[in-house]
Amino acid sequence: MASIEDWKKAADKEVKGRNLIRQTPEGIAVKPLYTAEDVADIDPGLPGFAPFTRGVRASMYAGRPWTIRQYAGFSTAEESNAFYHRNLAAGQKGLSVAFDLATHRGYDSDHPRVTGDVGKAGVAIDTVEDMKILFDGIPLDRMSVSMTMNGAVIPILAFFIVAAEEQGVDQSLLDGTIQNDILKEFMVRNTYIYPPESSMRIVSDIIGHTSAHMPKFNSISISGYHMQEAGATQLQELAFTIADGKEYARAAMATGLDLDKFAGRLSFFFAIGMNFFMEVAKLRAARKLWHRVMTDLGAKDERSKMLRTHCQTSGVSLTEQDPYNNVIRTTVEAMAAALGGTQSLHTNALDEAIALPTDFSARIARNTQIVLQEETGITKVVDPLGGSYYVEALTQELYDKAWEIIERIETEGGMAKAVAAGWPKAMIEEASAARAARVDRGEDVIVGVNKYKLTDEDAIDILDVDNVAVREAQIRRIEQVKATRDEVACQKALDTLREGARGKANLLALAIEAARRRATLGEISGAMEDVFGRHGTEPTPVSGIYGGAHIGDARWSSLIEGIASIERRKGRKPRMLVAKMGQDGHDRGANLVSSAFGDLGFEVIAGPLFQTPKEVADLAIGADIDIVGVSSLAAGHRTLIPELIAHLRDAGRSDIRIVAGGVIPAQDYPFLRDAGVQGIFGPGTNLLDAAASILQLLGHNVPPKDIDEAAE
Ligand code: MLC
Ligand code: 5AD
Repeated sequence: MASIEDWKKAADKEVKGRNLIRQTPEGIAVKPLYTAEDVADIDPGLPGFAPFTRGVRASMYAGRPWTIRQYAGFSTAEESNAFYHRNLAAGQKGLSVAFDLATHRGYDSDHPRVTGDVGKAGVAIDTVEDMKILFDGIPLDRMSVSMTMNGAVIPILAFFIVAAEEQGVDQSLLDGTIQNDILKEFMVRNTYIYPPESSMRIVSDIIGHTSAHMPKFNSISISGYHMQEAGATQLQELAFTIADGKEYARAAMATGLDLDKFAGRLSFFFAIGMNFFMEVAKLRAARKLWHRVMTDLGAKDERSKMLRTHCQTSGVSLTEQDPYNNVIRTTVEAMAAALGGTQSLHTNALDEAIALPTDFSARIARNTQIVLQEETGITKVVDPLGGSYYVEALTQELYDKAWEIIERIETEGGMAKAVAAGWPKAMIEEASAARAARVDRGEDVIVGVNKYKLTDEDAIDILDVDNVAVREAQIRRIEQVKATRDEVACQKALDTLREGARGKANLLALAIEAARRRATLGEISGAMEDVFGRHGTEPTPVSGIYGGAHIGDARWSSLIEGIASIERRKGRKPRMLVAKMGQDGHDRGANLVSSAFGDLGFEVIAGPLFQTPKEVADLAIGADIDIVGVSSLAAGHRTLIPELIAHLRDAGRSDIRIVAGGVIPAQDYPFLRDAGVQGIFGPGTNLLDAAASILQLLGHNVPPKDIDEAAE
């Protein structure tokens, strides 16, 4: 029998002594071989039994496959409802509603701050009437429905309950999930409305109401997904998510709730990216960690300690370039989710990097799961990777490392305090900048982006939502609802809610009454805002990570020299405003640009989130900005950027240059150029290429490399 030593010698000889150990961003040294020695002390137990490492059900998919639950929503309730019906007829099993950003942030569609957002990134919902249309013909006592809502969680859940009630379905029969995870909003997703403390109260109020009246409903979906999307390593995603869960459980207990009464309906949500085995191990480690956390908190019922999760394949891993590659990526990621033991799964569509799914791309995405479930046989064996030396060792290593982070959070007083202190967010942004540097330097390969690039890209058909038409339709319906409701009763319900916000009443219970009285989403949110206020934050870009990875490179040096030459000419550094307009809170791209351009020597103003075009114009003029970089990830660009340009023109400052970056389909480039945009940087743009084009716009030529391409 050969020994490990024999293997080492043989492998060394084959690779002539090259080091095959790979350091991952999680700080794990992955070896080229794992053996029984690595798992000698590990016993993963059995599926369906504590600590559930191998799965929460004894029979897992052999008994029932995971739920195919595609996240969707766009335009009006009518259009989204029709889309749901088509998807369910074609094999989807559960629903998952995506709301537009106006709804997320508690604004009715007629609010002046949301002109670019209505119906764009999801469906517009203003009143119970919209919610009834959204679920028309869908029996809510039989269909499980997830709703991704955090900011305006009170009115949305109230509308859902009342829509069901008017369908003849009592709330006790409702099966589904509300995301209701505000901590990660403050960290990465940014669709908060109120300050943290009031927001945490809302989370607990929802847990309180659902645990008393909606026994089948998952009160929260504790989400790591958005952390990974924002650039977190899988370890950060894992540790922060479990720590968030612990914080919510504790917050609910602090209101007097019995842990075992509500813990069985806490659910989770993770991203599944391209690091296949790490993702499988992450889900296994998550279950084991949660079991420990809940045991420590005093849970008695084993069901309270069971981590049930939804997964979504990673959006950020998908590319605009050569987009059919995305089908391959999503398949691999879906496999990892299934082999990790997810309960429910969304697979992204191939056009993810530039638009919402079309019927075609949604079909391929859905069928990715159907093929895995019905053609491959992977559902027939429970936890088929259990016992793999590598997977078991990696599970344990992630578990140990995550536990260390969770302990640190604990000694600092819990996740709410850590989030307020800002270090988890900073850690994620550092990981994001490091990843961007690796990609831009070609160290992490992305096929079609930094290797094996196509010379010609064919445009694909994409979904375009006419937000102007949707907004008009929504405004008509709001007017109709307001004209036919009992105004006195409605205002009385809103007053009671406002009073409840000042005191300790359960806000969801009060909002249900307001929803019955046809109060709008904006009015219900507004009543609470009157008491809690609206929360805002200023971005604080990290520094030194992206630049640090490039120090000494010729190209980096020539860019720095370019900036210095502009500084000599102007008497000050080039000044850039990174702007976010509308309700689009996706700030990964903006943070990266602020961080990398700051490292290069630009004077960067990282503008606040949620600005109107006028506010951005005023800020740019007041700060004597040379160039505004608009980051747009939620499809508001066609409305908001021309407005910004018009404001600058009206103020006589057409000299301020405008570039745009983010999720902007090639189809929109001519429109934006005609409007006056001087550079467009789509997903996957190398930041050094972007910087070179911007220097060129500011009158300095850097030795070209892909400059034209970056600007295309
Ligand atoms: C399951 N069941 C079994 C079984 N497997 N019974 C017997 N044998 C088996 N092998 C039972 C379960 O116990 C349960 O019943 C029922 O079948 C349903 O199974 P489930 O496993 O609970 O699945 P599901 O209902 O789909 O719930 C999954 C979940 C839930 C718990 C993770 O929270 C969920 O659906 N989450 C989805 C979240 C989501 O879609 N989010 C989108 C985010 S998009 P019982 O009676 O025990 O319940 C986003 C993007 C963005 O956030 O930023 O906008
Ligand atoms: N429809 C479908 N998928 C959506 N996503 C976001 N909004 C929608 C929508 N309206 C998906 C994308 C994105 C992730 C956060 O959720 O994959 O990356």
